Amino acid sequence: MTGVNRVLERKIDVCFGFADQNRDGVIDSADVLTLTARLIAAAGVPFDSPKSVAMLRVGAAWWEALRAELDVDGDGRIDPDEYRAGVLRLSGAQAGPPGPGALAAAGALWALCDRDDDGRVTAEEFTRFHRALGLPPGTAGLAFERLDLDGDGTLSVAELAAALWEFWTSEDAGALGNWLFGDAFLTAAD
Ligand SMILES: [Ca+2]
Ligand SMILES: [Ca+2]
Ligand SMILES: [Ca+2]
Repeated sequence: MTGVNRVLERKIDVCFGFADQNRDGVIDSADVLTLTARLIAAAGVPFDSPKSVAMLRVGAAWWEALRAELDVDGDGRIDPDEYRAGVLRLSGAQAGPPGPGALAAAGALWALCDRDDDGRVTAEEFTRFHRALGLPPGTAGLAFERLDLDGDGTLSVAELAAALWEFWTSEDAGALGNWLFGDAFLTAAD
C-alpha cells in the first residue's frame, strides 16, 4: 500500500466507525437506519417533514448500494475487510466529478444541516452535524474554517457537496475535503 493510498484508507476507517453505530464490528441495515435517525434528530426536524423523508430515502438507498457493492459474501452484513476493499475499488472507479446519486445524497444531507433553509450552513449548523456523528466537540470549528474557502462565515450547500465528494475519493493528504469530519482522519488508522 502506498503512502498516498494510506490517506484514503484512514478516511475509510473513520467512515466505518461512523457507520457502525451499534459498535458490533459490522455494518448492517440497523446501523444505517440509526445513523440516519440520529442526523434527523440532531437537525431537530419532524420525522414526517420533507427533509426527513428525503434523508430517510437517501439512507435506504445508501444501504442498498452498500449491500449491492460491498457485501461480497451476501450475508447482509459488511465487515471491515469487505468495506475497505469495496470502498477503495469504488473510489478508484469514481474518480472525476460526482454522479447524480452522490449529488442527491449530499443535497439531502446538507439540506438537513441547513436548518433555516437559506442555502448555507453556518458554523453552528455544522457543529450540530458533527455532534450528531459523535465527533469530538473541538474539531467542528477547525473543520469549518478550512472548508470556508472564501471566509464569509458560511458554507454553501454546493461547497459541502464538493467537500463530501473529495473526502470520499481524494488520495491527496492536503485535500480540504479531508477536513469534513475534523482531524479524525489523521490518526484513525494508527
Ligand atoms: Ca453494526
Ligand atoms: Ca458480508
Ligand atoms: Ca443556514
